[in-house]
Amino acid sequence: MNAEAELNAPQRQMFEEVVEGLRRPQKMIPSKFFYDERGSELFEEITRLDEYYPTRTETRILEDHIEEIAEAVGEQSVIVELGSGNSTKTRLLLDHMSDISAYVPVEISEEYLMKTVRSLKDEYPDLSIKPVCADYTKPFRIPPIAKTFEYYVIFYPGSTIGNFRPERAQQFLKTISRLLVPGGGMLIGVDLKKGRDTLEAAYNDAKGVTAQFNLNMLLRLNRELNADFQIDNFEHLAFYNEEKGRIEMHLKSNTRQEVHLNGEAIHFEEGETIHTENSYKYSLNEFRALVNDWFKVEKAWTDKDDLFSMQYLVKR
Ligand code: AVJ
Repeated sequence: MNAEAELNAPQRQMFEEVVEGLRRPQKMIPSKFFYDERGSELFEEITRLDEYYPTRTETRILEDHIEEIAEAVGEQSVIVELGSGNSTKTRLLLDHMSDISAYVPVEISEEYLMKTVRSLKDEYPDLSIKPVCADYTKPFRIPPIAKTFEYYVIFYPGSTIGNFRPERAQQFLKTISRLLVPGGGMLIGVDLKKGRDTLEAAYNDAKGVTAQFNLNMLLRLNRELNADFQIDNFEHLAFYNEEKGRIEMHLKSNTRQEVHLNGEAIHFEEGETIHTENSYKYSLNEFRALVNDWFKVEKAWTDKDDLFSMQYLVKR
């Protein structure tokens, strides 16, 4: 079924973005399209893999330094979480802060957002929760908070900032800093530079879950954009690009072929790739320089092997 079909408005939007990316000399698909229902499930599975150190290490850093972290965040603050994804980390923070003025989860998926709110309401009956359904990479508003508070603290765990190119990360930090008054803060998880073997293993797990996660993007395009990708004709590829300081994920065409998306033909040479994700890694110094125009790094906590960092930034 590669004749044209009617796409609805969000599908149309996605179609335009995907086809534009596939027409570039280096084909690409934005990594935000990984996260359909199956993609989100597979990512959850990734976070539990032996090789995937970031999630486990970040949680461990939070646990090991929770008193100091809670103190840096400060009571009577409003915690604004970007992408209310992994509530394990949120709970850790909330459990150690008894006088938070409000918790504001910002999440693009309404369904996911409401699920988070429902479960947190039961567990934290005294906490004021003010959900915002929005794409946090675009400007958004924080709803009025009834209780008095000192300042907003942005909570951005998971090293999701690594998905942005450095210039885009800086733009994003600038947008976020506009929400804050001087003295307001940001608690952010940042993956660190380390040996190639550890990095590459984290994105090439033995069970092949990351490969499934990457290939799932094509299944999604088949289903939602009336495409005809033959999954067996593509392979998962992930490697550390040392010069750029990032893990790159690609889908490699293992044959010369033509694929159609709602009737649009896209040609692949054998060995040609679709770039699907960047995951930048920073040294503590590089990250300090990255944020320096808008934020001062007040404190950075790391694990004993210096795999990952949790950083408290204060708006200048
Ligand atoms: C969610 C962007 C932090 O870059 O490590 C995991 C996504 N991709 N395995 C990362 C991901 C492949 C993850 N982030």
